Amino acid sequence: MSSLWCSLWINTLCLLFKFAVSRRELVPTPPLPVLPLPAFSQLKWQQRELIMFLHFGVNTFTDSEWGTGHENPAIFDPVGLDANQWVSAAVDAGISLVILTAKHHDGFCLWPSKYTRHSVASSPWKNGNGDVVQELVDAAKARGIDVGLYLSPWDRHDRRYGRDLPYNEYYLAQLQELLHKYGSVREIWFDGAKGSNAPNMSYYFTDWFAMVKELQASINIFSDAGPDVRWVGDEKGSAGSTCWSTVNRTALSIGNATIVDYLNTGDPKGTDWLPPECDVSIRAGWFWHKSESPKKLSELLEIYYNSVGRNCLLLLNVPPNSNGLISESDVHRLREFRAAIDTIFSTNLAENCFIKASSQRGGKGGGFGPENVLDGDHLWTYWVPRDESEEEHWIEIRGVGEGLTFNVIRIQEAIGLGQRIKRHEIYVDGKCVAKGTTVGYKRLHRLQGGMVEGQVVRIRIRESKGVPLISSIGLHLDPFWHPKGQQLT
Ligand code: FUL
Repeated sequence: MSSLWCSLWINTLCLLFKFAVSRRELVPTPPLPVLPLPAFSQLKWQQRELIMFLHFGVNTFTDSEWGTGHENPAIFDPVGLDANQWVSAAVDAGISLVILTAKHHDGFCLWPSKYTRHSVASSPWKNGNGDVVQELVDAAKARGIDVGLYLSPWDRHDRRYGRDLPYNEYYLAQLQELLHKYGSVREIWFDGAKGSNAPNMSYYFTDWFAMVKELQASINIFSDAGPDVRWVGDEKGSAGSTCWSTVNRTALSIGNATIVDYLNTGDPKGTDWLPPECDVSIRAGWFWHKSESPKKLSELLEIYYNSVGRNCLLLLNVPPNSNGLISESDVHRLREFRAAIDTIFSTNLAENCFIKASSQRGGKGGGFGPENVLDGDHLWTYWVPRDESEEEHWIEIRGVGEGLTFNVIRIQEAIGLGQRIKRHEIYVDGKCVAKGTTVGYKRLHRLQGGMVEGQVVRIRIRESKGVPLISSIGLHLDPFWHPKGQQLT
């Protein structure tokens, strides 16, 4: 009898379970992507936002920017070198990747390369037993951040330079050394710069890039033409106010000064995902010079808005000095910079507001509602309007109670499904306060008119490739921004 009851119970439970499963709500699917799309390593790269360049080498000791190649290794003696101090400065500034000039144009190698004597091995530093690359790698590992390397193609020291085959073999051999010996390298920088009277030389980029990818699966290759990250076209840390992550790679070549505008803005019709990196120095020069001091905080913030705020990564150079340390003034400015970014962006005034949109895919509860732009996920949850809608797409934030006072608007697209927005406008209580073209991973509008106050902020997407997908919106207060002498009360 009891076993009969038991099996009856089991059957009933099974039926109830099947019923529950069959009734489980299915959610609408995400829309199709708009190609091209970023690769996984490019997405990871983009989320870093701020990374650090370390220009260090013989120039640090000769007060120059481009070494001649004839420097005596005896001048390289950074007695106080402490890569942990470099990495601490980076970590304190919220930086997760540091890129070192393993070899600059002067050809002097910061690691003991087997293929040249022109390296730390011939210097008095640590009696020729030092290895700056290794010290940086160890310090970065200890603090859990990543390393990238710069290996200058233009080499003013090596006699092979100017002879295609031997020099390309030399360069490839050094790439293999660097990418074999030092663990994971996340970015490699191929600089297109070359003096006007340097010998003619063809670089075997195809071989170099293939070798890099073979040795390091998750690396991003930077150059004027990618293949993973492109130069932004200037060294001021400023992207175009229109900035597409897409370009046609066939239109690009390395070391070609005529394509800088194209690099700066990208191409809405581009078939390759090749986002730009903005390289700029915290000081006037790339290398440390006693006479120089770091840029003002306001200049760094301007650079931040023009790079990170325009869909780019900011590669900020902070050069170690001849003692082998990042100067205290630079460390201090970096800290101020990070503190300012946190002050501005850690509070989002849009949180706790009402949020409404022109339409939403799959209707309410479909998973694509406008509330997704406030959930803290900047990639994979997003607002999707209905795509059959003929109407213009907009999303609106309504302040509760006292209204909203802010001077920065942040918009982010769900770039995992492609960069889409071509033109957008922002209205506060019906008045246009900002207009722009592209958005991409992150677009920051620091309001030229200064602080605005209002109840309703509406972002209108005027033009896009397919439906716009917005992953995050922020309304922020930047206390450092005083356009036309405006003061915060
Ligand atoms: C340029 C080089 O010539 C500079 O010295 C510096 O390394 C900068 C990042 O790239 O092309």
